[in-house]
Amino acid sequence: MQLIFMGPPGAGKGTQAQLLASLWNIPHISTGDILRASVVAKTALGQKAQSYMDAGDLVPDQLLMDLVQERMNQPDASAGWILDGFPRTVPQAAFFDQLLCDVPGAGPKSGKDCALRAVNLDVPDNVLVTRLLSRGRQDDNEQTIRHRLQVYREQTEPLIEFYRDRQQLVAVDGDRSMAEVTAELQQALSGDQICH
Ligand code: B4P
Repeated sequence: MQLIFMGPPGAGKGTQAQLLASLWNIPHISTGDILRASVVAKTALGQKAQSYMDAGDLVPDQLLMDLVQERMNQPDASAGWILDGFPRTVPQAAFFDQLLCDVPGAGPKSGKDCALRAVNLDVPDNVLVTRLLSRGRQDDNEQTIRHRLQVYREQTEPLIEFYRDRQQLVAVDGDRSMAEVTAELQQALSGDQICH
């Protein structure tokens, strides 16, 4: 199973990705979690990323590409994964395409039976703002949330068409209870083969 989870900030990417990865026993790879851990550990990556995250901006593509390349080369990534929060820009998506071809075992085999799926969780802005304000993470104040939504519309939303064109998009209404969203995702993805 090779899944990308997309959607605006607060759509429930992290919530659903964590749940399904544990159900299917595959790694949940969240670029947001990795970046936050790097900030806490004060690594070189964390020091470079912090100001972007605090401002609600995307961290520069090259830092994310290096991070994802390193993670995809780890042995547990060969049996499938859920990638949560990456790609978030068209250059990241193009890079990831190439990476999947280059990393032995990580890429989708050719053929429609065993392919990458890009899940988009759609949720209206007013619901997103309410959810994020009640989560209360460091970057969850109203001004930063509004900026993150704008950045999402400009830089990440075009990926919906990118994956729709490739017939890899799975669109799900995320404005329902967590259990309902999980159930729909399980149903929508149940026909997919496990990639090895
Ligand atoms: P992320 O960590 O990816 O965070 P997010 O988009 O804010 O959250 P997510 O959609 O996962 O929401 P969650 O499930 O937690 O990114 C943080 C920052 O890292 C970015 O702003 C950026 O700076 C940087 N970054 C990460 N990846 C990057 C990349 N590829 N390129 C550049 N920069 C990158 O849910 C939110 C809340 O809603 C939770 O409290 C949850 O309990 C609640 N919730 C979830 N589903 C719900 C439901 N169905 N009903 C009610 N509440 C629900």
